[in-house]
Amino acid sequence: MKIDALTLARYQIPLEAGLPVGKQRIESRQGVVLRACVDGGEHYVEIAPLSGTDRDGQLINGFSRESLDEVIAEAKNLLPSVMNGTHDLQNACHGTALPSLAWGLSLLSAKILGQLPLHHHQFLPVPLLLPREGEPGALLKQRIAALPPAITRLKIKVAQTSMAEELSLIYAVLEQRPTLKLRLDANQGFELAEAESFCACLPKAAIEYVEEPCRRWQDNMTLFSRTGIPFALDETLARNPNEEISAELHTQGLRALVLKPMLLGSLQRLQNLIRHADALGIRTVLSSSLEASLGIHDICRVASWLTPDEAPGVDTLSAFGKTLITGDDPRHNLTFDALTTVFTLEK
Ligand code: OSB
Ligand code: MG
Repeated sequence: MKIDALTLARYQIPLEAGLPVGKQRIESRQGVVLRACVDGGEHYVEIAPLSGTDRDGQLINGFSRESLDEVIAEAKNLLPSVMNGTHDLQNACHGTALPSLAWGLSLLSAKILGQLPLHHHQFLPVPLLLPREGEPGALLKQRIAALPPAITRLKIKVAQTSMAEELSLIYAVLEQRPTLKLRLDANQGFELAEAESFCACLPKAAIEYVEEPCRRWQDNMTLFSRTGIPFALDETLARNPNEEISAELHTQGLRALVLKPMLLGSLQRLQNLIRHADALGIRTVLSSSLEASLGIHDICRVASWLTPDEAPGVDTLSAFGKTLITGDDPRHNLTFDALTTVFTLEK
């Protein structure tokens, strides 16, 4: 594979409603797009670490450790060797400790080599439902009634408002849609005792798992032994890159790994985690890190390839006012030429 040119360009897209990042909210998303020109064709990847500041100016906490500026500086250092032919993109991706950059470079390599399916499965969506503080029952009913009729699963954020409010939201959902299976996501928002009180009140048969119920992930096993509510890991995987998922964890209640590629690193690491989890009977669900449409589309393509039986968690696009590269409607699509070029490298 011979790359003729690489261009890195920045995007910023305002979000129509504050999108949740754990307990925080963001109102704009920034990242870069890397374009490779190869044999007359063009390949694009989105690199968007989930860091920066929230809508109150506080640092986004608990997701990417690297900043967008660090990604740009490292890309500037690493990519010339790819153009010189001394390194291929896969080598370059092993040469960085920044997960978002490693993800982008390995994905670009996979695209150039034609390893990704061009189209993705029509996965049944898994909509994301957020509790709203003090929401009147009638409005909540309307939101539940507006859920797509064909879905079988729903993800609900919890540990956001109050337990009473969130439990009544869960029961209200099941009253209108009794066959739905629920994935709850607490983003490590409960102390063990709180998680126990909450889980004790859950309609157990409807709960697939709770993502990151406890502030300390080791407490999730105790929670399972006391309540029988299984859990999934998400942030823990990104924060402890060497966390060994051992076979005992399945009997201790671990049912799924929620994999956010932008936080985890290379495609190879993602494949290794999926293989390891498969061998232990633990499900793997790919999930958005609030990428724009280019990145979300690629998560769906990678999911079609690596986790074809698990719909990815990608119901985060509706807040984006514009599509990135991928859109058909020119009024709402940011083309690569509309982005702010950071640098170009040519052979
Ligand atoms: O907690 O899983 C999360 C998006 C950005 C940051 C954190 C999270 C999310 C999502 C994505 O919930 C949607 C999904 O996983 O279904
Ligand atoms: Mg989560």
